[in-house]
Amino acid sequence: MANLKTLDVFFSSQSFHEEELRNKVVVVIDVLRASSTIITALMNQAKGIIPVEDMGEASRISQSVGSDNLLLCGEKDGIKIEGYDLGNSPFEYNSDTVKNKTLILNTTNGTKAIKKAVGSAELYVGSFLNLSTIVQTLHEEEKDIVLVCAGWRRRMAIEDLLFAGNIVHKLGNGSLHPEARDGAKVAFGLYDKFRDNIPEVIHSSNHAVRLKDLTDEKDVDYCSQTDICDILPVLNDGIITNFYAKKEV
Ligand code: 3SL
Repeated sequence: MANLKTLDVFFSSQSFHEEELRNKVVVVIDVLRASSTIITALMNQAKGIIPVEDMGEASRISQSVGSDNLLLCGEKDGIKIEGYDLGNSPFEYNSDTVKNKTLILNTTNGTKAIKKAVGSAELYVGSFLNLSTIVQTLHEEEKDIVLVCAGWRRRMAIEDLLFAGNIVHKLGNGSLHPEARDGAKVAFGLYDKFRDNIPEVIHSSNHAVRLKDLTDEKDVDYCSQTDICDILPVLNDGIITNFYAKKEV
């Protein structure tokens, strides 16, 4: 059983105040698709990802950094923003495109949730793609842990809560951890109900149905995979990098 102090799950990025994350270890979750895209970009050796709140912040940073190795990325309501280099499909973040590049990422819910959590003690980004790496990292923590689901426009998104529940389940070795708070209990119960059908639940989620009108199903198929990599995205000084990336000497 993990050594954590308390374990909670927040259902959307509007469901908490920044102060509630102080000194806590946070995992931001946006299974469809921002977390999965961030993990994929790092898997394909992007140098780092700068999450931003909106288009204004994205253009301010791109002007001040002004480098050839910078890509402007993101979506609004699922659609690539006009003038940006990339949208938010993980398939756009292949190594030919992102290797050694710094990405500015602006998404409807995911990057806003990350920005809201910057005051936490540690901030990781998780999705089913890196489940075991996240669980292993949290197992070592002795602080309060909060799993922040990005959700969709103030609402809960079932795919995010299901992933949070999967983490809660693993941190308690299959039982509810004694320090689980109400949000963690709800996420645990959801995961327990659907654990044999994760891809089906994700495919029938409101967000997946919305995405199917905008893209084909391959993004949802991709984001429904479990443990395809051991990337640990961590935010430091406003930039997300892979904790396990080999340091250049
Ligand atoms: O809201 C977000 O951050 C996105 O991941 C949404 S979408 O999957 O690109 O529609």
